[in-house]
Amino acid sequence: MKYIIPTFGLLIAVCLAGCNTTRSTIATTRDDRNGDGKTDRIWFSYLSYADRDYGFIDEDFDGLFELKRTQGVAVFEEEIAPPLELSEIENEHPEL
Ligand SMILES: [Ca+2]
Repeated sequence: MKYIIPTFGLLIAVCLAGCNTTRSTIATTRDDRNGDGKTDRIWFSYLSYADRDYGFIDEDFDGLFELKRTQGVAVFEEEIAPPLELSEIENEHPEL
């Protein structure tokens, strides 16, 4: 019985360490799908959480990102209005 509380505390500490979602756990992928040298898809992957991956897509290659896609157990897409410039996305993600 005297080991239950320390064991429970250790379990919580391990869970909190595993649940760490600091910026260092985010992998960023930039794609140039049409080969014009400009990023038209940027993807953020949380290394331990597949259900939190999301990205922004410039569907018509005009330099504005008008679609946000979230991918996990299902794929969700939402239109961004007004569309975002890449610099606006980068400002929201200072780790880039
Ligand atoms: Ca491009």
